Parts: sequence; structure tokens; C-alpha cells
Amino acid sequence: MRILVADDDPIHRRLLEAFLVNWDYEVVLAHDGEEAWSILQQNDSPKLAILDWMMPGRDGPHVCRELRKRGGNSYIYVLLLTANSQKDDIVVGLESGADDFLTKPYNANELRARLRSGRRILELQEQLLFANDALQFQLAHDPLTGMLSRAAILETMRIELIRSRRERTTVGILMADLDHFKQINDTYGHLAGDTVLREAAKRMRASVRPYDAVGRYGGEEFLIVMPGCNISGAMRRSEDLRNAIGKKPVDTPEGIIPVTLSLGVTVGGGVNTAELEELLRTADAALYEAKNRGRNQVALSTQSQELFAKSSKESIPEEIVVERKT
Ligand code: GH3
Ligand code: MG
Ligand code: MG
Repeated sequence: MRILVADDDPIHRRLLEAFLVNWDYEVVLAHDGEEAWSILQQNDSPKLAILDWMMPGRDGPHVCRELRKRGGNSYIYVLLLTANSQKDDIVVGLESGADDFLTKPYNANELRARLRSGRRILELQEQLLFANDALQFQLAHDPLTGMLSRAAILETMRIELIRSRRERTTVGILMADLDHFKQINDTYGHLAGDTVLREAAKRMRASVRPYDAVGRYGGEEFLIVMPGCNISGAMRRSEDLRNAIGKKPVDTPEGIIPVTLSLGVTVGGGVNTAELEELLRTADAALYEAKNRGRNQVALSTQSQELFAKSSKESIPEEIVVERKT
């Protein structure tokens, strides 16, 4: 493990280094508080630091205060070394953010033990960060399909709408729903239904661009957010998604299952001032329309049709206003 030793006294520095090397630490030396602070600011700085209290420029507590002010995820464990005469200042040292202190002259075994407890705290901190990351991932992803969760895709949509207004681009919003999925469950069983959902998710992910977001909005309903996508782009992408699901049945242990997808398309951002909830409603209405017209097809929301008919910037090709495919 790497450890930073900051001490302006060359004899103390060398003595400490000798101990630490002997205990298998990899030592990084700083000659004063200034140098210590600059080392601790580096991304790969040691996570364990022994700082002498008295140093020219920034003293130990000063470095400590800066460190704690900076915050961040990567915790650095600090042990302050104080001269015996400063024993009364221990409170000041700890209040500066130091984790532990030792008075000079110190006992080598005591130093070694205190460093060990510092390492334990760093290890716990690392485990906590790891667990926290795993939890964040779980919250943002649907466990069955590995897609973004409902909350995560809605958050993506919210952010992309804000971005699109700033950058004056549009965002394609697709609401997609597997057709007659209840029948699939009823005919082949729930496990086969799950396999179909996983495969559908995989095909959808593969049909959109890496910067497009796909999320599981509900049971067999998906929300796709496509930044920078206009009406014709969104319609084309919807056709790709529809084809990706429908062109090949899904092979499951319970049988080969044909599946189709219906999609409702709307476009937000840009000149469209509609808020997130309204866009969801319009995409949902278009999806309902696609279902009504016989499923396995793409429908564009009337709001998008009207809005973009008004703005001469983009005309909607006649044949894709509502597509009917069998
Ligand atoms: P439509 O074409 O109108 O969308 O018909 P549908 O049968 O797909 O729609 P409906 O909403 O009636 O049924 C959806 C079904 O999806 C019902 C529910 O049991 C099933 N479902 C939801 N989540 C899951 C899941 O995680 N796994 C499985 N196997 N089925 C699910
Ligand atoms: Mg359905
Ligand atoms: Mg549904």
C-alpha cells in the first residue's frame, strides 16, 4: 500500500521511511505541506498520509482542512504527527479533519498498529463505495432485462429535453409495447414470457444508437429516448425496432414464439414546448392508435403531426404518418 510522508525534517523523514519500507509500504515523500497538498490532489494519490504538524508553508492541520473541504469520494486517511509540546493542540488537530495523531517521539510498534487501523477504515470505506455503486446500478436498471429502469429512463428523458431546448434540437420519444403479450404468457407460460422480454430488450438495444436510451417503462412496455432525432428519424428508428422484434420469432425452451411490437412516436424539445408528462401522454395516445389499427405498426402522435405541419422546417412524408404493416 502507498503512503504519503510529509515532514520538513530530513532526519525524521528518513527514519519514518525506513520503518514504513520495512513494513512493506510504498513510500511517497513530501518535503513540506505545499508538496503534500499537491500530491494529495492527484487522482492516484496515496490513500494513507502521515503529516507532520509543523511544516513551513501549509502545516499539517492546514493540509488536512483543505483535504476535507475538497470532499469527494476517495477518502484519505490522515495521521498527524505532533511534538510533545503540542499535546494540548490535539483537539485542534482532530478538528482540522485528521483521523488520528501520534506524538513524537513515537513508539514504532504503536505507529504500525495505528496505520493498520487506518487501513481497516480505508478498506471499509472502499467496500461501502462498492456496495453503494452496486445499489445505484440496481436502482437504475431493470433486473429482468438489464435495461434502464422506469425512474432512470424518465430521468434521461427529462435531462435530454432540457438539453434539446438549449441546443435547439429535437428529441424522439417512442413508446413501444409488445402485442398480445398476455396471450404469450397464457400459451407458453410466464418463464417463456420472461425469455421473450429479455430477447426483445436485447434486439431493441441493438437497433438504436449507443447514445439513445432504452428503458423498461412497465411490464411489456418500453420507452425510448433519442436525442437529436427529428420526426422522420424517429419514424425510421421505430420501423427498425418493429422489424427487429417481428422479423424473427423468439426461440425459447417452451417453443418458438412469434412476437410483434407496436409503437407510438412523438417528438419533443426544439419548437415543441410540451412538458415531459404531456409528451408521454401523446406518445401513449399514438401507441393506442397503433394498437387500434391492428398492432405491429408505428403511429405518429397527432400533436407531432400538427406541430410539425405548422413549422415548415420539416415535412412529414405522407406514407409514414401512420404505418400499417402486417
Ligand atoms: P396489447 O397488444 O394490447 O398490448 O395486449 P397485451 O396482452 O400485450 O397487453 P396487456 O396489458 O393486457 O398484458 C400485458 C401482459 O404482460 C400482462 C402481464 O402479465 C404481462 N407481464 C408484465 N410484466 C411481465 C414480466 O415481467 N414477465 C412476464 N412473463 N409477463 C409480464
Ligand atoms: Mg402489450
Ligand atoms: Mg402493456
